Amino acid sequence: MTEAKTNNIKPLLEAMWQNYLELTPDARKIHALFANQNDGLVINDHIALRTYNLDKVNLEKVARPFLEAGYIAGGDYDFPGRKLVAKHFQHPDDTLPKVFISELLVEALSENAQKTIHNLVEQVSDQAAMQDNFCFSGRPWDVSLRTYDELLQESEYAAWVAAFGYRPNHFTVSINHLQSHDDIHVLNQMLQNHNFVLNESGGLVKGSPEVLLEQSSTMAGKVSIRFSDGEREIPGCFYEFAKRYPMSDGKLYQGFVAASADKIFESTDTQ
Ligand code: OOG
Ligand code: NI
Repeated sequence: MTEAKTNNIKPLLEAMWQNYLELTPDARKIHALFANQNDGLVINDHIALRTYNLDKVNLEKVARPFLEAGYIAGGDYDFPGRKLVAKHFQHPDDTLPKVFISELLVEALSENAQKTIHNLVEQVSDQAAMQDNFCFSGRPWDVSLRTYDELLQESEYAAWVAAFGYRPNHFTVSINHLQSHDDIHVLNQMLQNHNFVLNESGGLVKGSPEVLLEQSSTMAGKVSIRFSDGEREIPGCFYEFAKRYPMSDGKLYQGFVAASADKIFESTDTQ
């Protein structure tokens, strides 16, 4: 790891944040609410990226700039029902957000969907993922609404990646760092009072103090996306809120909880 690479991570994260805000008007408003109540300071717990497990664009490729900036692999997670796996990465500088990267196990989909996804990824150059900005470079392929709808039948995740490509699908406010809020239930109520729509799958709060992590999220708002054969409003990106609890050594738990993450994935569902 070179010093220069470490110094690159803050501009990279800032560029990802700006890229994310373009698709997430709710996040801009909620961030402003918290910033007003917390001396302008809103710390991110983590950000999340999605991809397909095909060589040119797989999880390792997406993770590369973070590893080069000194991030280290933290945990592995399986979502057999969604045909996904994920890893999280964390940085020794704990003011930097963790990065949660998932990938779709393409070979587990139908022959048709496999062919469709291979056709998308074939359009990506071999060098694309070598660029540090790959993780917020948007959609590197042409895709039709017809293809989007076909993927949607099998996997909301597959269709989301086809439509949006490479960009953070959420940022996550660290409740532990807020002065204004300590209780995630109170925070959720405040957001609902402001008419933000939250993900209710499995209950508003995913997890518990017992599993050392509580999470909630907005439902992704719809954004107009251009496809090769037309335009449609589809769910884009969402905002998440996480509260971590101390382990027996007194340090805050830094991992994720698969059963909770499983529900958070639904924040971009079209149904
Ligand atoms: C990731 C969902 C899981 C978490 O914090 O557990 C997650 C995604 O929707 O891509 O963000
Ligand atoms: Ni998350």
